[in-house]
This record gives sequence, C-alpha cells and structure tokens, in this order.
Amino acid sequence: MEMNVCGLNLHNTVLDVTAGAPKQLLKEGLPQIALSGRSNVGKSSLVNCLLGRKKLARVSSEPGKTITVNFYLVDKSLYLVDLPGYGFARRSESDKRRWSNLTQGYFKDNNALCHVLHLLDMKVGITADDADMIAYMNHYEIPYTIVATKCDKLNKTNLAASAQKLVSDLRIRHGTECILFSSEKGLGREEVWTRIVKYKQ
Ligand SMILES: Nc1nc2c(ncn2[C@@H]2O[C@H](COP(=O)(O)OP(=O)(O)O)[C@@H](O)[C@H]2O)c(=O)[nH]1
Ligand SMILES: [Mg+2]
Repeated sequence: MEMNVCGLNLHNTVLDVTAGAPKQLLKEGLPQIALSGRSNVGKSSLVNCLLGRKKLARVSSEPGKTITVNFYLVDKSLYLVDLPGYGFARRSESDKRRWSNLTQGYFKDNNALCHVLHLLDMKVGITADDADMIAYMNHYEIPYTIVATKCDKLNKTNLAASAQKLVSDLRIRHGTECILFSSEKGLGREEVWTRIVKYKQ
C-alpha cells in the first residue's frame, strides 16, 4: 500500500476529533473533504483504504450505533470528515433527529468544507434517502463528486457504462463526476486522492 500520495505522508494520520454534538464540530481552519452516504455503503472501508490502515475506521456488518462526525487529520494538512451514515429503517426517531442536527450543523456555515465525496453502492443505486441527501447538497450548492463503491462486485466490462448511467440520473447535479471504487481491490484509491488534493485548494 502506497503511504505517500500526492505529497502527503499517510503514516501521519490521526482521528483528531469525534464530534457527537453540533458544538464539537470543526468548521474552520484546515480544509475539509467530507464523506457522505448511507450506512453500509462502505464509508469506513474507504477511509481505511485511503489512509492505508486496516482498522482506523470501524467496519461493521451491523448499522453503526454511534452517530458521530469523525475528523481524520491527514499529515497536518487536511481533514477527511466521516459523516454519520443514514438510511436504517430500524433507527429510532430520536436517532434520526440526532442525525439531522449533527449533519445539518456540520454543513451550516462551514468555512472549511471544500468538497463532498458522496458514496453510492452501484449495485444498490440511488435510494430515497440518497436522493434526499443529494437534493440537500444541490439546494445549498455544496460541491460533490460521486464515488461508486464495491465495484469488485460488478462485471468489469459494464463498469464505466454503469457509472455513466448513475451520474446521468436527473437527481444528480449535471456534470457530476463518478469515480469507480473498491476498498477490497484498492481500485480508484489514487484517483480519489488526486481529487481530494485538487479540491482542497
Ligand atoms: N465487496 C466489497 N465489500 C465492501 C467494500 N467496502 C465495504 N464492503 C463491505 O460492506 C460492509 C459495510 O462496510 P463499512 O465500511 O462498515 O460501511 P459504512 O457503514 O458505510 O461505514 C462491510 O461488510 C464491508 O466489508 C468493497 O469495496 N467491496
Ligand atoms: Mg462506517
């Protein structure tokens, strides 16, 4: 695993802040690239893959119980921000409220946010909750790129076409790019890093 990408030393990565309440959120200072998506889309796995660490972010087959925003400080130069996942029907009303408070609190007046990587599982497609999240980002003019996760599960020959089809969905902002990704295979890791470094400027 390459641990020096785009001039960043990935050995120098720490989970700097875990925010469970809006007042704990960082919204200024170093540039932030946020990761959003439904629970189980492969967000923690992507964080681990990008940072070259097996267990920095907790991967689970169970829906995440903790609703927190995790700020990973990368080589003292940027934050990768892991937003809480959404879309679990079994979540209680109070959990949903906590999710909304924290997520909306994060986006509101955030001077450090540069770009969002929105994860979609290409096999699952755009769920109703994804559509809400995307509509929110469209409305507030938050810039985003789609990352199609778990691409190792799909037929290689159709990947590019499936990605194109995904981002031509009218609910996604016109002209949005889609990066094919697999944490399992490391596919797309370099491309995601290239975008992160480009967008953090
Ligand atoms: N086949 C495959 N499975 C993956 C990949 N990324 C994550 N998963 C699996 O999907 C499940 C949820 O992953 P996790 O990273 O915890 O998702 P999160 O809830 O979005 O943080 C786990 O069982 C992972 O092993 C991938 O690239 N390929
Ligand atoms: Mg997770």
